[in-house]
Order: sequence, then structure tokens, then C-alpha cells
Amino acid sequence: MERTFVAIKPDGVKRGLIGKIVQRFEDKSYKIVAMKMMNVTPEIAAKHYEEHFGKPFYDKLIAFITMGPIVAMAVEGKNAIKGVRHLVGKTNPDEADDGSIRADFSSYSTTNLVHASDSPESAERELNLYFSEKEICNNYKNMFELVLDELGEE
Ligand code: FUP
Repeated sequence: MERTFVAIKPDGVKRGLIGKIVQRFEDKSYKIVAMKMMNVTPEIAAKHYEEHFGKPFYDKLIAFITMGPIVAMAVEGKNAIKGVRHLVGKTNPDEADDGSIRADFSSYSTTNLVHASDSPESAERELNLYFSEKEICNNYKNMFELVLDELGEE
């Protein structure tokens, strides 16, 4: 099982898409083990996006992610890091696969609704940035895990 960090960005919150976006991850079998609505401070934003510092879109990116609340999530599942990125779609919604969240709900790279960690290292770093260990609720099994248990599969 992998754990990854996902955030519904301020555009997703303001557009009333929280439920639809969360549903995509649940439908795919992923388990949400932490979730909170929060405002991203400029300090957290700078840490989150430090790899983009100095790029032409950096200032707009920081302004956008701090302009209203996000919904931060820790999401678990088989190959969840790659799988969640696939459900989210490419950075530019016009290049994202049909059926991905970004392709279905956005046309702009800046306001592309969702962030998802791009590697195990990023996932660990971002989960630690947004959540403390005691906020993680992995003491339950979802329906997919219960079915796999019945089959004796991991
Ligand atoms: P992603 O991993 O798909 O979220 O994309 P990146 O980490 O490359 O970029 C992070 C965010 O920077 C994107 F979600 C939106 C913003 N961005 C732009 O606004 N323009 C660009 O050309 C690239 C990224």
C-alpha cells in the first residue's frame, strides 16, 4: 500500500466540486485516511512549491494557492501515487486524458483543481508538511480491502 498527498485547490472548493473530486478517489478504491479544509499560509505555500521557485508562473501559483481554503487529504491504496496522478490528469487540462479530473473540469494550467504528489519522496515530504502523524486515521478497512481480505489477497 502507498500513501500520497492530495489537495483540492481553492478553485475546486469555490466551484463546489469537493464532493465530485473526492468521489473519484473513493470510486477507484483508494482510502482517505486524513482530510481537512485549511488555509495555506504563504510559508506553507513556499515550502510546498519550493521546486518551482523562480519559474515564470511561481508568483501566480503562490497567490492562487493562498487565495482561499483547500481540502488536504492523505490517500492510501495500491500504487496510489501513480494511480492518483493518473486520475488527476496532466498539468495542462487540455493535454490531460479524457475522464481525468483536470480534463473534465478545467481548461487552465493555473486553476487545475487538484494537486497530487508526483513521487514517493514528494508524498512523504508533502504529507509531513500538511499533516501530523496523529491526524492520520488508518485504523479502518474500506470495502475494497474487505473484499480482498475475503479472497486472501493483499
Ligand atoms: P503537477 O504536478 O501536474 O501539479 O504540476 P507541476 O508540479 O509541474 O506544477 C505545479 C503547479 O504549477 C500546477 F499545478 C499549476 C502551476 N503551473 C502553471 O501554472 N503553469 C505551468 O506551466 C506549470 C505549472
